[in-house]
Amino acid sequence: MTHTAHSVSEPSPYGPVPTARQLAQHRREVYGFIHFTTNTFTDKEWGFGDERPEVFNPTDLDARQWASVARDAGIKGLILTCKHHDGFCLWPSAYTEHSVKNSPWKNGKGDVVRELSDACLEFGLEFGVYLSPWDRNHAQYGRPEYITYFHQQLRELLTQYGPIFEVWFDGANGGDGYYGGACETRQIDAATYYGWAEIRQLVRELQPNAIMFSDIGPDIRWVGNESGVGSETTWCRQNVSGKYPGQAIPNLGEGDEDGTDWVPAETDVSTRPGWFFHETENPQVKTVAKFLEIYYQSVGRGTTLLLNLPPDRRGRIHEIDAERLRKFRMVLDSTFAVDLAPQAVASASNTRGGAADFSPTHLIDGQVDTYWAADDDVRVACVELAFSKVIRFNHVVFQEHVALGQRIQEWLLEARIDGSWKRLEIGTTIGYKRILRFETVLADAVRLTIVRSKACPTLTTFGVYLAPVLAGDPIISRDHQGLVSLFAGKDRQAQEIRLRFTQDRSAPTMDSPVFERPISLSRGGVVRAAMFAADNPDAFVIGEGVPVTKRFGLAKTHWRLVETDNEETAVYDGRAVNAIDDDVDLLWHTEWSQRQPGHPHYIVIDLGAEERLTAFSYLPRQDGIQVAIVERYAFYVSRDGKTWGEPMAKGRFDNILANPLEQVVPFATSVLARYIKFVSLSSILNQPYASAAEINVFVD
Ligand code: FUL
Repeated sequence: MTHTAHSVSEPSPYGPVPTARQLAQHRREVYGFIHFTTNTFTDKEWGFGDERPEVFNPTDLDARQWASVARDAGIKGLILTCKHHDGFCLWPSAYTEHSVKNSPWKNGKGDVVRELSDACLEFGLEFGVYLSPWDRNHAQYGRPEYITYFHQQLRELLTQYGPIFEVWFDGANGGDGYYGGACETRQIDAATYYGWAEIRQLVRELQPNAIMFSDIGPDIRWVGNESGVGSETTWCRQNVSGKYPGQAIPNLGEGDEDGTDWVPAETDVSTRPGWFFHETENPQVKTVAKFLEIYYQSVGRGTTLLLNLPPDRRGRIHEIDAERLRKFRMVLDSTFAVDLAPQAVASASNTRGGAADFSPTHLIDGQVDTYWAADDDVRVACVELAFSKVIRFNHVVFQEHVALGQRIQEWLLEARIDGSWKRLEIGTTIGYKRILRFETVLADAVRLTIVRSKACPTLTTFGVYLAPVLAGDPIISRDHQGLVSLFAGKDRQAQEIRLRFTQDRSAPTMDSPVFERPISLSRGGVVRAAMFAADNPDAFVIGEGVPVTKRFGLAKTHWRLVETDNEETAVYDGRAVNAIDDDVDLLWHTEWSQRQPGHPHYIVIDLGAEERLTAFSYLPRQDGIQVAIVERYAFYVSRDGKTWGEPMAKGRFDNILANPLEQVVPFATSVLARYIKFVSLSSILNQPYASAAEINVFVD
């Protein structure tokens, strides 16, 4: 039987498919967040809600600079924290006094939302709004009156600032707050309180093209972490029925393979450890290599990337962040500048109806709307690019024609090297985009075998690239004896680069010492390291001079566990001593038993000698499991291990559920002590358990 092009129809859609607004969102790929509010000036991550509007006083706010930094980083739109959890509004809302109108900035006449939406327009970016449902300032929070207020605010934002591409609804609700002076804890029923159905209707009515984010959509979902990592297997589908924002949903990264709704994942991450600017985090701005890794783990795994650029107290994006982002874009652009695929002949083991409309040439025609597809009954298929000569490449890019649903479940990538096929990689989903990077290969053909597919497979893109080889970041690590070693990032020949370092907090330069042997750092301190090209003047090191910084506390060589109230030893190794063993993978974890009494839990440690302590830190578990992470804590010290007195520090680790970073807590004054006691007062999600990967103390 012969087919003519018009006799062969498109594959029927498989499962849920994206709306036009969702397709547009997939194509944005990278867009940005601007976290800015009173927190920037109070040095917090979550304001309590009692911050006076007077503290909001940027000296040189320049939204055009934010937009220009974003544009140069290849960011397509910016979402502003118009109101974060503290309730302070960056626009002069008619419904509250808690806003820029009572701040000294522009004598109360300013409007950050206006300035940024205008700047976005000028710089060709789209504009979006973050409006926190949780409001720790509002007196009526928790009652129906607040919902009226919340809807009024949303209406202001959606009607007064032009087109909005995304409305971002956060799921956090920590309970306590200022609440108009009540200073209490208010619990809400996250499933019903906000009236999500009505909110969604309002957004659809006022901004029909806007994407709505929440943990579970409706248009885009959270990826489940704030460290910039999409799941290796990423389905754009999710069963959303019965779920609500703020709930602990275990498979947000992966999604539901057979989910009823098209709700792709969005990977949100900050240029810095926190979401808001903190001067002390300047040395910890992510490196170029880290941004690239994030890009490959988010966009490269079929999610969008929402990258946060927090302005500083001037109201400008700090030079360090701006420079790193510019380099990140430079490397990405040079990586994807030349697609080698169009030089090849494309073929497929099966082409839908034999029709030109679905021919494998569409894989390499540079168009996203044309695609290769197989016959309806095909589930296993192979697409191949054959080159007339041997080429060098180290990246490939695939895209499914997701307009008809996500189909591919498993694939195998091979290259023909010296006449025989060698496996490069295997994997699962492709979705909107899948980018693979590997060691440079020399081959004259490359093929993708689709091993399993839920329906006949489709692909719009098969791209092949040779990217400049990139070094990973230098690694700084210290052993239990207090000896610090530096390691070159992977992909680098040791003879090509030198690792230089400093211990005085300055950034390493060409004149800094070269790392040759372990450095003894038993009293702690700050080590900064960067790669530099070795003496060969032709060597090109991407990320040269970009420092990686690590702060160490006192070495724990002579520490001793004195006591704990509770530790798991039966089900797994949760011994308290694991909190001081310098091994991040081993945890102190209290018992799983139902009989476990709950908080407070504690551990007491003997430092082995008296020290003048300035701060402590709590490193929560780093394995991504949201169990037993301490939220409220108290920290005590003692000279004799018997008398403890008032806590040196007591409080809450803000946002630790979503972003489990090392929490460094400085003391108001330094203190002499030999014994320390870390006490957990509560854990995330009201769990009775406590855990710690490591406890540290600092003397510098
Ligand atoms: C979280 C919030 O609690 C953080 O403060 C931040 O805004 C982040 C993007 O979302 O859930």
